[in-house]
Amino acid sequence: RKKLRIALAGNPNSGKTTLFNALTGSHHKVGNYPGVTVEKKEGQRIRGDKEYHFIDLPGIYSLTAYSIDEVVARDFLLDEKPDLIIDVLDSTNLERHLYLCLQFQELGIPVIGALNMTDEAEEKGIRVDSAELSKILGIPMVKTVGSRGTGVDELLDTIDEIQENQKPVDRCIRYGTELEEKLQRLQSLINQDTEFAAKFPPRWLAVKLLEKDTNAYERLKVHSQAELIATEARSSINWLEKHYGKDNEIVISEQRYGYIRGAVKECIKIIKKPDFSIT
Ligand code: GDP
Ligand code: K
Ligand code: MG
Repeated sequence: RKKLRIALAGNPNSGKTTLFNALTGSHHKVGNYPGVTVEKKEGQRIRGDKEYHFIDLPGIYSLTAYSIDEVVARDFLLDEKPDLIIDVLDSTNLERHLYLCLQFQELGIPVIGALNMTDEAEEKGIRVDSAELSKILGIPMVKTVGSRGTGVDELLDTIDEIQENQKPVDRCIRYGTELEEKLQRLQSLINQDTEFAAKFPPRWLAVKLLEKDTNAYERLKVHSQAELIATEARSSINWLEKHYGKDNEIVISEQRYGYIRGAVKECIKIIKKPDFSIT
């Protein structure tokens, strides 16, 4: 039987554990991640000739690793390399939740967006055009209501489709001409060490180096041209910070938010409830 490892990830309170329970029923076990007191929940689902192994990752806001939860989630995704990530998104708060989604897309692992809390969104008059959002981001989007188990079969179907197609993952946000030029150069340097590039997603690492992420510099150390790349990254940062007149990590995060704002504008409509009050 083919076994797939699927990580459920996303911001805190988006409904990851609820969806995990709906996906796995009672077939799960709870333990800890090695060395830390962060809870690790794993569970199975069997359908047809496939075995789906789900891991409920701790809720995070970013992959920058400021908190122990972020370290655990980042290390799991980078070192354990699941076959797939289900990014559980709160549909009532998509603008905030999509920020992390863009970072997942850079990991080179297929991502499915679960548009959870669809019931609450509808109650609030928030209409999400999931097909359009899926087109813009380049990843499948499935509407779910975790607390009712709605969308669970569609999620499994979507996992199957991705596995059958096996298309390479290449849809990531573009950060604008100047940043892209530096990123491309770093990526091609990283790719020269093929063994390294197979272990660490080059796009993700290039972005993190320009974000001055210390863990990324740490991971770079096993690259055969680590020093050259680190020097190149630092001089790129200097150039970019002069060019933009602000910290590079801020430039990058502003690019992400700009991109999301554009996507949200295209895909979300707020339907105002009729106002029956007498004026
Ligand atoms: P986590 O922090 O991402 O694991 O979120 P939880 O699974 O603990 O869910 C947070 C809260 O949202 C809980 O009270 C859930 O019952 C609730 N919840 C989860 N999914 C849904 C949903 O689709 N609709 C609604 N209305 N509530 C949900
Ligand atoms: K809630
Ligand atoms: Mg949880």
